[in-house]
Amino acid sequence: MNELDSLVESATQLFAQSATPADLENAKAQFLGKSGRVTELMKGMAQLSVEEKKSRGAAINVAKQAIEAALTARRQALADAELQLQLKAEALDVSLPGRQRGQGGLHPVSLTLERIQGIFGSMGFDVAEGPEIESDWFNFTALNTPEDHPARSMHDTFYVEGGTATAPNLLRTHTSPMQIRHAVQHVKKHRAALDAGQAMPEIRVIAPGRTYRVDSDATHSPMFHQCEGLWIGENVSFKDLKVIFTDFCRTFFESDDLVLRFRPSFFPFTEPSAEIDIQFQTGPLAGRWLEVAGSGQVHPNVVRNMGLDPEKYIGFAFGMGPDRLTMLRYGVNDLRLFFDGDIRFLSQFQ
Ligand code: 2NL
Repeated sequence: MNELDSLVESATQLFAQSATPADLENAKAQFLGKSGRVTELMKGMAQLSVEEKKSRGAAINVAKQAIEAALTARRQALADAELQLQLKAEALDVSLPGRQRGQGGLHPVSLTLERIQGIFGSMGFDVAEGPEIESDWFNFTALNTPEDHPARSMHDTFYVEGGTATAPNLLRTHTSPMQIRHAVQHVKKHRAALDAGQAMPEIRVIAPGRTYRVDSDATHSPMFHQCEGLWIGENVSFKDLKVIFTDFCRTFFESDDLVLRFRPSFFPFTEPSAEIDIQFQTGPLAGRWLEVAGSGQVHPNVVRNMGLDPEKYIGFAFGMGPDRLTMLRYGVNDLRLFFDGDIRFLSQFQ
């Protein structure tokens, strides 16, 4: 192999060993650069005769062209490899399944609240709304709860800023204030008819929502839910409460032979008052009396605070705990599970 052939071969080898475009440009400089080996060979022709220059120059040119061809090929190869790498990195497999979005669902207690609203809705009850931060008047005073009642103490009720010493603000301890607000609005709307001695459409409303008390253990949470009901009219009686509530419980628990028991009790806002117990005839809870609600005939003072004459208007009210109803319906034994936010627990209700 002559000197020029081996020069071409060593250039080709060095180009092949260049792994990056920068390496390749350095290798190129060693052969084709200003003081590269091809350039040096050209300079070395100075002393040759014209004839010798002709043949030697042609031979060097052939070698130079071969080196340039090898360089171009290697440049192309490196560019191709780079492109392949990039394509591979950006590869998109359109046949892959899409990313699944977790399917959300309603909280078990929300399911219960919807169920309660559906059942009472079918019996002609409106759904009241109202604030979670209440005035002491709507939460206690209007409900005939005396100034010195223990429920009004800071041990039992969360007080918040914004009220005054004589009219403090608090987190509502039951949903009754929503019903007082609803009743006051209802009476206002029918004031003219009432003043003219005409009949007022009955008040039939339920009040579901969050409530707050200073209490926390396996069966009490500082935030819990309540759903109260109120029916006021001229001829409403305890019999109506029994019919309505029995119907509600049998529908809610999908149990036609469920039995109810009304047990005398006391609440400041009702007189007389009764606890409502239920008894399943079949299933895991059969035979036991389970307390599900408090109830009673609305106290005359409360009727008066709604703007109505207690001699003419009478009604009943009840209050139940949707958290507890949910526990009974699904057989859950710890209330706190509802409020821990553990997806493994909550997803079982979907
Ligand atoms: C309970 C007790 C009860 C009421 C709530 C009520 C509301 C108005 C007027 C009169 Cl606006 N009463 N609510 C009455 C009796 C009992 O709930 O133990 N709930 C879980």
